[in-house]
Amino acid sequence: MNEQTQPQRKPVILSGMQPTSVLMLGNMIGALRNWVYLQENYECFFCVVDMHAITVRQVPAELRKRTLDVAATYLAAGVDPNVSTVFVQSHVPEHAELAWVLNCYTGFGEAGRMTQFKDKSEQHSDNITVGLFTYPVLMAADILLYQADLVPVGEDQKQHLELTRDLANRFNHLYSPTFTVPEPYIPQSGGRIMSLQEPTKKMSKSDSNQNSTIFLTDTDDVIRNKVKRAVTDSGTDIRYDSENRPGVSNLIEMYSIVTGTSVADVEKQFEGKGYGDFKAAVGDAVADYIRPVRTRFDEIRADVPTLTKILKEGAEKAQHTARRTVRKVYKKVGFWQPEDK
Ligand code: ATP
Ligand code: LTN
Repeated sequence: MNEQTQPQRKPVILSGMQPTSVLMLGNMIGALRNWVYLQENYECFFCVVDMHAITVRQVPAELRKRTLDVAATYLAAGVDPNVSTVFVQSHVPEHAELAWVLNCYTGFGEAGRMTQFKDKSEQHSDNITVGLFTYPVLMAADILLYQADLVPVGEDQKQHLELTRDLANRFNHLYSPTFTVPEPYIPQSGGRIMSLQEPTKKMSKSDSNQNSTIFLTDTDDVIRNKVKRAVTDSGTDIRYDSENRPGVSNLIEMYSIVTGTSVADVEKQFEGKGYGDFKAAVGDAVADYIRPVRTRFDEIRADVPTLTKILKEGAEKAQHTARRTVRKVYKKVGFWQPEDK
C-alpha cells in the first residue's frame, strides 16, 4: 500500500430483529437477504433485539430459546460471523444507556406519532407500556451507537428511521457533530410482504393466525398448504395490481423475488393459467427458497456451544464501538467524569 494512503473506513451497517418468534418469509425478503449481500462491502453489526421484544409480554423461557433461534437464523441465511458482528442487544448495556439519554431529547408528541406504536397498542390494549411508547428511541440508540451509515430494514421501519435521523441531527446541532446520520435501505421490491390471510396487512411473525405467515422453520408441505389456502381476490388472471388485487399481487411479488424473475415475466409465464396452477408454483418456489435455510438452521441451532461463542465474541466487539459513543455522549451532555477533576 502507498504510505500516503490511509486505509479507508468501510461504511457501517446496523440492523436487528426481535426474538418474538422464529423468523418468517417477510423478515428474510424485506431485510435478511440484504444483510447477507451487503456484508462484504460494509462493516456490519447485526443484533437480536431482545430488549425490544419485552415491550410486549413474553414468556421468559420462550424468549431465551427464541433469542438463539433468531441468531441461528441470521447465520443460516448467510450472515458470516467472521465478517459481521452478531450479538444480543441486552449483552451490550450501552444500548440502554444511550436510549435513556435520547429519551430526554425526544418529544412526547413526536413519539406518539409512530404508527407502529399505534398498531401495537391496539393489538395489546390490555398492556400498553411506557416501553412500547419509547421503543423507537431504543431503536435509534441501537443505530447511533455504531455510527451506522445504512440500516437495511423492511418498509414498516421507515418512520422509525426518520425519527432516528431527526434525533441524530438534533443532538449534533445542539452540541457538536456526534452521530452519523443514517440512511434506510429498503428494497424496491419485497419491502412489505403481506399476510396470506389478510393481504392488506403486513405479514408478521407474531400474527395470531399461523396461516398468515410462512415461517422459516415450516416444512415444504406446510409451506405449500399455506400458499394454497392464501386469500386471493375475485378475478381469474395472474396480473399484478397491488391496490385492487392485493392477494394475488402479494403472491406474484413473492414468486418474483424467490425465483429472480421480473413481475412482467411472471405475468407472461402464467398467462392463461388459473389461481390453482399459480399457487402450486408459488408454493414450490417458496419451499425451494426456504429449504436450504431451514437445513442450515437445524445444524447451527443444534451446536449451542459454537453459537454461544459467536454471540459472546460479537458482544465484546460491539461493546468496544458502543462504549466510545456513550463516552462521547456523556461528555457532551455534561455528565461529570472523575478524570474531569
Ligand atoms: P413482530 O411481528 O414481532 O412485530 P416483525 O415480524 O414485524 O415482528 P421485526 O423483528 O419487527 O419483525 O422485524 C425484523 C425486520 O423484518 C425489520 O427490518 C422489518 O422491517 C422486516 N419485516 C417485518 N415484516 C416484514 C414484511 N411483512 N415484509 C418485509 N419486511 C418485513
Ligand atoms: N424495530 C425493528 C427492529 C429493530 C431494528 C433496530 C431494526 C430494533 N432495533 C435497529 C434496525 C435497526 C423492527 O423491525 N420492528
